[in-house]
Amino acid sequence: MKIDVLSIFSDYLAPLELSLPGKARAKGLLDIAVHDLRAFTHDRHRTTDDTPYGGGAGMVMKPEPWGEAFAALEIAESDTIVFTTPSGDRFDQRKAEDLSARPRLVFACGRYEGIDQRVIEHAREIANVEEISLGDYVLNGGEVAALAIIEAVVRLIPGFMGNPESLVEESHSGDTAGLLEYPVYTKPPVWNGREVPAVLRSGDHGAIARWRHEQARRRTAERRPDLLAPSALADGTPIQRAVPGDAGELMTLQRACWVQEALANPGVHIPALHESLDDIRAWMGEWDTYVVRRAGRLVGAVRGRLEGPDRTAWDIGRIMVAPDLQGEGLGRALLEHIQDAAPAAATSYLLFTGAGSERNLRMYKKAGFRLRSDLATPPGAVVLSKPRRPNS
Ligand code: JD8
Repeated sequence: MKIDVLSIFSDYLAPLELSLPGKARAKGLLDIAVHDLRAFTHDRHRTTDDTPYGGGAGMVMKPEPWGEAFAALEIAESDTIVFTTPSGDRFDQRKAEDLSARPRLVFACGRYEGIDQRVIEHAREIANVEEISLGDYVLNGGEVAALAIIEAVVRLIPGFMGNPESLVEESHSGDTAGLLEYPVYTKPPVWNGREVPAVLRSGDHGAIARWRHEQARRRTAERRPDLLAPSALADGTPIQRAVPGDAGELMTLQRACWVQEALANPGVHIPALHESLDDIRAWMGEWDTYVVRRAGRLVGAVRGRLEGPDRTAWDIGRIMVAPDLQGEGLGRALLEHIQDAAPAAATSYLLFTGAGSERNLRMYKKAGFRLRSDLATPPGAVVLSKPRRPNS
């Protein structure tokens, strides 16, 4: 891959000599060059900025030096010019993977109030153009963003990472795509009275993999629920991770839904009807719980968690749909979503319902669940299961 960087502060890019890009160069995988934009000016002051048309504070970068720089760099149509700008597309791992497959990247790092807009329009005529922002905060120029993007891209160049395996297990990519890192430990086994989790020293690689996945999923649920199984109903209504503040409304919806179950299953003990607010808050901490709101009203919910001796059965429960909204497919959508949200460790789905709950049983069987008379069930209830399709 060839990377060029244009900036009036080329020393800002000195870190490219070090660490990753440095090694990639040594391996001949990367040809990287930093160019001082002032080299493409002709006046005594090597001017690259001027006052903004229409007035206002600050200065704007002049178009001419950029035009000459692009010409001098002999940019081809297959090349990509990357403008780092606060008004660009949010940078993420998917974009890093996309850029890492490109033959040549030319980073245009602006300063002042930005670059004359005609430069971007001109660039779109001579090459592919990406306008990328590092994040929703304001920097003084594009160099820092270019550095971060180059590091994220260069390490994905095939043949670069000493052990490509390490790319597989990373946040935001590979098979734990979308999950944050699990906690990591090294020697000593005890430090400051703190022990390394025993499972990591057990040698049981299956258990270690499950523990790490569970840790990654829990951390993601706590810190970045937005990364977890974002999905929506057909009408675009989002299905979101429940938050502690949902507990009260969940209690109300649960009572309403399980009154129906009680009517459909006379004489059957229904735990959901006896749970207190604290009980509900407690299980929200143990189950991945999703809710649907319409016009601010909590109208649907579902939960899931891993169970079974080897924690590979994804136990689905508390599928709730506001009684006045039943029959519109919301239950089916929640059932579909909770299956998609199951972690990689899950190899089957499990759920219970009242033996007399005809409508529920019809929906579950239609979704591929089968009655399991071989499994233990609470009195008056039936259990159904469904194998998980590989890679689903
Ligand atoms: C390029 C000039 C400064 C920005 C007036 C402050 C990226 N995530 C990001 N935040 N900020 C930038 C960025 C800022 C830049 C330039 C990128 C060129 N500035 C300007 C507009 C408000 N000053 C960025 N990527």
